[in-house]
Amino acid sequence: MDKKQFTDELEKIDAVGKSTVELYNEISALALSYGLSNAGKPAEKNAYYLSMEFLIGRSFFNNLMELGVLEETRKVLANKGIDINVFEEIEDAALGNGGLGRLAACFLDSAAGLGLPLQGYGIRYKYGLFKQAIENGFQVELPDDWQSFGDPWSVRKESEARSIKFADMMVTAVPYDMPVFGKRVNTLRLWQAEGSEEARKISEYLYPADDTVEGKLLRLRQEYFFSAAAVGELIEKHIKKHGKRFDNFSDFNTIQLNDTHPVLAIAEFIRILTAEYKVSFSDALEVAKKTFAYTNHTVLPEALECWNAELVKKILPDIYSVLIKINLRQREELASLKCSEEEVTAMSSYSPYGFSMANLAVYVGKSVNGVARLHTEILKHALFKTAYKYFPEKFQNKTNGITQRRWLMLCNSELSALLDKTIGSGWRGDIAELSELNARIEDITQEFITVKAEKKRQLYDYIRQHENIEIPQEFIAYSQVKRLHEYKRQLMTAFAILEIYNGLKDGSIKDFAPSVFIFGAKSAPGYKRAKAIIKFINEIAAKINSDGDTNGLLKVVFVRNYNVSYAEKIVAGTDVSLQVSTAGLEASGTGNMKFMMNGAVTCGTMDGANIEIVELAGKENNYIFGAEVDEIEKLKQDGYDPIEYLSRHKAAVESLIDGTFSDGGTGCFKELYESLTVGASWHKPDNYFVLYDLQSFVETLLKINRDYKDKKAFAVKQLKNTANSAYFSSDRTIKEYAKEIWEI
Ligand code: 26Q
Repeated sequence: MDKKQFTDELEKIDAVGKSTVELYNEISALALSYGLSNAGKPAEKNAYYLSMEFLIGRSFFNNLMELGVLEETRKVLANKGIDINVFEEIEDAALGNGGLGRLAACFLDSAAGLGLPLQGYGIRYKYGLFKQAIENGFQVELPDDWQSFGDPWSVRKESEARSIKFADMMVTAVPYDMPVFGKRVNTLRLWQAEGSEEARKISEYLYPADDTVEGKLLRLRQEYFFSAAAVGELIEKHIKKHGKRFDNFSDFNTIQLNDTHPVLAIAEFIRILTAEYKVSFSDALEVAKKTFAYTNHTVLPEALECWNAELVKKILPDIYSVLIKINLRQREELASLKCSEEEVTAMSSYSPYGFSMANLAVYVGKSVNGVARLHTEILKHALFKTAYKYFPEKFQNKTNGITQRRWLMLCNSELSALLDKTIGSGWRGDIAELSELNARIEDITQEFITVKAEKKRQLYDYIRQHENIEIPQEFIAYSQVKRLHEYKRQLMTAFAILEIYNGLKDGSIKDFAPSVFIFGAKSAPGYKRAKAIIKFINEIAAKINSDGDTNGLLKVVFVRNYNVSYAEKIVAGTDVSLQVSTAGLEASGTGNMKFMMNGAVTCGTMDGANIEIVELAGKENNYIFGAEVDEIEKLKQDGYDPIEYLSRHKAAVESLIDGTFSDGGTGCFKELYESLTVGASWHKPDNYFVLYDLQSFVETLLKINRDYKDKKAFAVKQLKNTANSAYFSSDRTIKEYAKEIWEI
């Protein structure tokens, strides 16, 4: 099918009497067959991206754009009296929690865009990440039945179903293929669990935690389920093409493990080769060592998966045996390298705590990478320091990126048009050309100010419709949107807002340029303190927004059900991107890059990719504050006592317990307060140094506010960020993976 035929077919679609959902399905199906009809031939060597999460967001607009028919479709529909934006009411699969899942989606987009053969493997959850409602200020979780709109972008491949064996049941894994369009058509293959009621549970829910450990057995089943389906299929395909020899497997296949979640794939791979094809254990291990590579996305100890050995033995006895064998071999190898007892313990894939998926991945992986420069340094010198001592050649950095197709071209057509006008449209094909903007910034500040104002108008309009909060046009937008987690320190922002509010009330803050703080965040359902922070922010918002003394100057919005589509609006309409994690804890961040590309300044700590962002866009064009990693380390060593800092911020912090706000009688505010003053669970008091960094944060927010008054100078800073954001395109990241790890 060519473009003309596509448009002809599109014109023939009779829209009369059809619902939006029906039309959406019909047009998508047509576009799908158009896209698939132009799929090229399979590549010799493929890279496979195994991930528990793919946070795709809306496919409709993105796919039409990638297929080069978005504008035609818009026109044809307009002629039929339909505004293409009605399809914004269709929700897409949110098969991921946050950064790691969205990164997977950006990577697939970039690989297809660059014409590189990267295929995704994951789980087709029936319910994606919960929908968030806010009731009385509290988060309430509702199921996300995304398939209720239909799933026109997937093709079920019944004939390629596979059986996955657990000790207590057999499960059928049925693949659904989603095409990824670009210079080539790649595939995201998602497995759906079928069979008994127990079996089907495996692909029912996305595990909505990004830290706490619960529902262990089901999660173990999920991880094995999709990993086994993927490697089983790859081995079978290899045999079909090359016969039963495996020494050349890695010449045709390379498998990237997205965090520890798919690491059981290594054990399954060795199990199949040894048990089913009688390859020796040593040979199978050697092939695995050339095939798998591991990406780490977090240094938080509670998120590093460690499987209880008894649990594995019970439901996956063969995998248990393989894991034990791998560990024995690892210990032999380490002994021959003369590692000390302590060093062996540090690196061992099996210990009294269970099977460490991270240590297994580091041992077998041909490469281990972090996702920003600082993060990789932390892997080398802290988390995996022993492994780094013995196997330094394995360690690599791959600073994350984001796809400019969704995060600039699609979500900000206005800025994209200004770029076209200023530097030509070459940047659309080669993002590196964006740097040409550096020479033209002074010429276009006024136009940029107009674009930003328009994007802000659109955002505030949307917020008015969805949150019922009115924000005047001229308000500066400070945004913090990301998963709710203590280390990301949304609580610190809440305190900072209170300090500003108090300063406005008592007159100590003068000439404040009107500002809105926009939050968007979901908390893991079982993460009590994170949920308390959401309630706290909502209490603050209610109070501040209804205070006639100050609400011409300061507003707070907590947007409901923050998701990819909301993000597209927020990143384009924001002036100041808040990236304030405790130094050393945010592996990279990718929201920071989206904001940067859309011309927001970063107000952040020296953490994750913020460091590289300000290095490229200039420290003078961004706002860095707070303790750096070394200082945090020193505080931890010398003993940090938050009480001294507490007294400086008494009013804000004690509002948690002095009756200023209500926690609905749950006691959750008191628990938050105590987490700062006496510590909570295994945490020390103020484990994330909220009070330590609060003062400099408030000062920085106020400095930004003053600087903003010079509109032109501020626009220059913002444009400097856009102009230097090409490095944070996932096209660049994917090229690095392709060259330095995958060799495709
Ligand atoms: C682990 C054990 C048990 C249950 C769940 C988990 C679990 C689930 C999800 C652990 C981690 C995650 C997700 C982590 C994540 O999203 N990390 C983010 O990855 C981004 C992409 O690299 C980075 O930019 C972020 O800095 C990082 O937080």
